[in-house]
Amino acid sequence: MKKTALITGATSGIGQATARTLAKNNYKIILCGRRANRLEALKTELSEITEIHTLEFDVRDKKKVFESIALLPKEFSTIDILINNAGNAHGMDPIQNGDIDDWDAMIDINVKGLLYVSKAIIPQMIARESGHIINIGSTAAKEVYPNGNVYCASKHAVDAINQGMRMDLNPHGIRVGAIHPGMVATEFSEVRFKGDTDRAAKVYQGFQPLQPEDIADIIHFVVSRPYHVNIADLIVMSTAQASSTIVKKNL
Ligand code: NDP
Ligand code: 8X3
Repeated sequence: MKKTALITGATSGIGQATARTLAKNNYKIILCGRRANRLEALKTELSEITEIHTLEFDVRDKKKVFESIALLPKEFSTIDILINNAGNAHGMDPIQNGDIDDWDAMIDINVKGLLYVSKAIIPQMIARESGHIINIGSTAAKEVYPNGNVYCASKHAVDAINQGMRMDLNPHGIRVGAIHPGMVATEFSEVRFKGDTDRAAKVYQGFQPLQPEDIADIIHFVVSRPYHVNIADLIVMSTAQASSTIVKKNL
């Protein structure tokens, strides 16, 4: 039987590429995000090959997250795979210059939003004694870099939540694992630098960064392992990257 995957942050980057890859591999998909036009466009594209449903919500909106998931139509209401991907960095400043609104956004979206979506879905997985949760962390979940302060903190929290979820859901037969990418060429830096596309483009200049499709392939590999195999924690960087601060660039 076809499995159903719910992907947060499916309107761009890693989430969008994952939706395309899973659709091609015969999964039913629930696409989530705030930008309704992008959700609709992706639904139109992928409906040619599989069943697609869209949920438009901001992961910070607790009430809407719970209502949307509770009101899923019957054919999408059994969620086999949850991909907690929605998130972004907002700003890149030394802590003393950090913008409080940026801090709120990162903690509220990357940490609390991930928790709300998970809380809305975990009970049905427990009831069925099955399910697979993939949390998208980052190399920033494993190390801190200058001016990365609160973004790194939010991703370290994702790392801790991933480990805690795996322990707490272990008695219920639910697989939990995280994927921690290094630099991936998506809209991530445009969001971080608030629409400054020149500054964003410079982040990926002089080397071959990961592409969102690279992470999508890995997610597909992870979810298609036999049930007894749980990929618990996976770090992936481009060959040019050795750490958050060491990237071999030819500029
Ligand atoms: P993008 O900016 O391309 O995509 C981010 C996605 O998150 C969008 O679909 C966006 O949808 C969604 N999103 C952001 N804020 C919210 C919100 N408040 N409510 C609901 N959805 C939201 O970036 P990436 O694809 O790169 O990022 C995806 C994940 O990967 C993030 O968790 C990021 O931290 C992580 N990551 C990225 C890396 C990179 O270098 N790119 C490396 C390591 C990890 P919409 O705006 O429509 O709501
Ligand atoms: C995104 C990768 O290096 O910008 O999580 O923190 S990085």
